[in-house]
Amino acid sequence: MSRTASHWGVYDVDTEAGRVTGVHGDPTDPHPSALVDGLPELVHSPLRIDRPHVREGWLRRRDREHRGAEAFVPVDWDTALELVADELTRVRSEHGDEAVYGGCYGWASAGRLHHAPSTLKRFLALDCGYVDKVGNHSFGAALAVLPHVLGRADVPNLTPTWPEVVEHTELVVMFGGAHLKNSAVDPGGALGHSGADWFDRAHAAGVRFVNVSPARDDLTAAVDPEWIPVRPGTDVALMLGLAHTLHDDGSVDRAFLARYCDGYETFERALAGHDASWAAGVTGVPADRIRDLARRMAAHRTLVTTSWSVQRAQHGEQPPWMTVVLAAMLGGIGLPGQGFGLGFGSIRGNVLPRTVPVPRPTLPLGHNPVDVAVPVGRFADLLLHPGEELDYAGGRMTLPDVRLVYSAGGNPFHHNANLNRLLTGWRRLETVVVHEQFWNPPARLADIVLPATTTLERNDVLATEFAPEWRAMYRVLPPYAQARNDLDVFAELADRQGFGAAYHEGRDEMGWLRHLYDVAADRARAEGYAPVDFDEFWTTGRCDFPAPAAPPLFAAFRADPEAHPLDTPSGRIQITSPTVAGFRYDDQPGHPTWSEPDEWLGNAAPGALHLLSHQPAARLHSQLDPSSGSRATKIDGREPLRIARADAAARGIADGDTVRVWNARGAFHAGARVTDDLVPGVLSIATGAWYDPADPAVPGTPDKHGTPNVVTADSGSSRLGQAPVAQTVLVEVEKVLDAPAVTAFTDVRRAAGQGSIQPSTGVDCR
Ligand SMILES: Nc1nc2c(c(=O)[nH]1)N[C@H]1C(S)=C(S)[C@@H](COP(=O)(O)OP(=O)(O)OC[C@H]3O[C@@H](n4cnc5c(=O)[nH]c(N)nc54)[C@H](O)[C@@H]3O)O[C@H]1N2
Ligand SMILES: Nc1nc2c(c(=O)[nH]1)N[C@H]1C(S)=C(S)[C@@H](COP(=O)(O)OP(=O)(O)OC[C@H]3O[C@@H](n4cnc5c(=O)[nH]c(N)nc54)[C@H](O)[C@@H]3O)O[C@H]1N2
Ligand SMILES: [Mo]
Repeated sequence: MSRTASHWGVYDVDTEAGRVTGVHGDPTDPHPSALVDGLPELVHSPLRIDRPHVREGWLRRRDREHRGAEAFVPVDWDTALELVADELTRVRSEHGDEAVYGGCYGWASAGRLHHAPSTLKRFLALDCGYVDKVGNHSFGAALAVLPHVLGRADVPNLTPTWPEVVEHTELVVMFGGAHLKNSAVDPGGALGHSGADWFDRAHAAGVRFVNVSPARDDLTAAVDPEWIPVRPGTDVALMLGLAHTLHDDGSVDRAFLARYCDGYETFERALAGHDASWAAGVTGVPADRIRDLARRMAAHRTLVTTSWSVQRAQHGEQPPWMTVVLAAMLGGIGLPGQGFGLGFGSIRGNVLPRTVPVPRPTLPLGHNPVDVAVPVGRFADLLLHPGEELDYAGGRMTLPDVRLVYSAGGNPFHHNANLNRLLTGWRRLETVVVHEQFWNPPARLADIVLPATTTLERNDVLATEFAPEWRAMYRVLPPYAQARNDLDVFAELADRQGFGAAYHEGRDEMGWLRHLYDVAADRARAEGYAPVDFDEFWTTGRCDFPAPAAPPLFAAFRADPEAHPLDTPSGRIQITSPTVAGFRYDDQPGHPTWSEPDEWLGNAAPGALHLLSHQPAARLHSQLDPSSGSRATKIDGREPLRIARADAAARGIADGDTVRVWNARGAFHAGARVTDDLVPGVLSIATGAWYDPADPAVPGTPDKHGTPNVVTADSGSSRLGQAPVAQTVLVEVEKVLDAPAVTAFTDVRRAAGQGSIQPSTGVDCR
């Protein structure tokens, strides 16, 4: 009963007298992630929030302008909950239910019951509703366009699996690669880490890999990949150049297009002029190399993959759409290991042998009476421009007037772009309530902070959409200080608001686990499975389902497109979409095309560079940033920024130097890491260093720690998707000698952000 789980893996925890003494990855995991050490290490950290706190200025005079720069006053739970309940009631009665934002975005923690955003939404729904979010940061642009192209939006399923690739594929062309570190995590819990083994198997089977990316190491050296360095934001131009070559060579699979696709003729006309030479000028890839690649793709059983990062950009709808079109021209869609993959390797689970999904235990969210959801990519606009209209997905919405943000399980100062603009909008808010485990940026920038437990302090059940097994997650520690489960906090708030019974339905933690399990088990039984009962599950710690392999993607459609049409206007793949064309968006025509982004190397001022921000290897987004594993990767406590050797030399920057990165939106400091693995003109930094502005009460002061989102834009991918565009950003960089010290891990409880608790060798909390 010492086993628990996280997004980064299942693991056992040794404890003695209420303290963690050791951590071991699940023995059935071939390569447990080093991240499993992180949370147990931090669970007793002085950065934990020990009791409810209220920001002094808010408490005394409802100040909105000094968030992040003031002391917090510790209060007891009763006082804190009364303040929250009163604020909700006040804001709703003065400004209406559309003044409450509960569309909290965030990965939170593994576990189907204590999923913080779900516990929050269930509460706010019963409390007369909330403004929600729509779309996501991961693959928001793909989510918006693919229903028009493929008639489905289950993006994580839109890739072939590893066994198909090993057995059937000859050539994998990967736009954005498939960095191994990304397969360390799964939303809900990584059940074993086999990514490296699959790459080895594919290599041993003779599969050839091409990494089309600004970064050489986006594909593991273990497969001896060919690297095609490309300018960021130009993948679609390269794909058009490949398509044009296929067309010129007469190697387009016309039979496939005729039988399975709609609207190729329109696209073909638009292809004119977009030949390999044109593509070379845009992408920086020589024309001969483009033609040669196209010919190899036509001659082999080819899989074309595009990572989610490539669509996290302005016009981000285009890369996934053009990936589908290129694969259609090659004719392999519906065959095992051919066609396209969107996000192959962007997370762990979606490339493993795919099985038929089993119903999962799920906390019901209830009905949200407020029917307003704002695209995640436009969060600052929501705060700054109430009443303004926003085009989205063919419709038009009016932004509501939000006065109160309630957030649990996400870090708005991690996931949002253009943080100085967000900070400006944040100051319009009357009240910010946050449940957090640590004194991290979202806690520090809140008014009322309620301390949440971690997975180690509660019982739960792991169930992901990728693996047909449920695992018990056992509580291994008592709650830290006065921390409480999000679910229990909302149950008590619901009591105060007069709908307690509707929220908790008379169940405690184990009652809920049993209930959610039983409901899911009954649904599974109705589908012919035979799950063990809850008591056996809780004793053995697992429930395994037989795993009938799902057929290859689009296999049924390929076998008989009339009997298994796609959910599109033509029932076939829309190379051109009459629906999208009908929206008449100037930033999103009715077929894939390359549009020049506002910021790219092709229009950069002299000295400007393109900044890419990728998922971190040593943490999950901002989670675990204070752990010794994450700190060990830093340079003088700052996030490493990779810079190509020539760019560093031109600026007198040496490896290990402190640098300042800036543009018109903001500035951050980082540690320089000089590399030969990047295209010149490109900088690359991981996301997730805790946002550490010099003065959080003054939007625009530099971040000291290396947070890329102070310089990224939040303009929306297009009017179709309004998705995040984190990869579309130009910056300048210079060496600095006098950067301010990092204070991200300062203990705010001690002196309002003054004294530092940062020990020289990381926090040893075991
Ligand atoms: N520049 C740039 N920005 C990006 C991206 C990028 O590529 N570049 N990627 C984007 C993507 S794909 C994503 S998914 C987002 C991720 O952004 P987020 O999901 O917001 O990032 P996390 O750091 O995982 O935030 C989870 C928060 O929940 C808290 N938490 C964990 N468990 C619990 C719990 O049980 N209860 C409570 N109350 N709190 C809990 C953690 O302490 C943490 O603060 O970032 C996006 N932002
Ligand atoms: N260890 C770890 N793994 C994670 C996460 C984590 O926090 N930690 N987060 C998870 C989450 S929430 C998500 S959504 C996925 C995201 O998965 P992805 O979006 O696929 O991953 P990223 O690391 O953001 O980007 C991968 C690479 O894309 C390249 N790239 C960026 N822009 C371009 C471009 O214009 N063209 C080309 N060709 N390449 C480009 C960059 O060099 C970068 O290294 O990762 C998941 N995996
Ligand atoms: Mo994501």
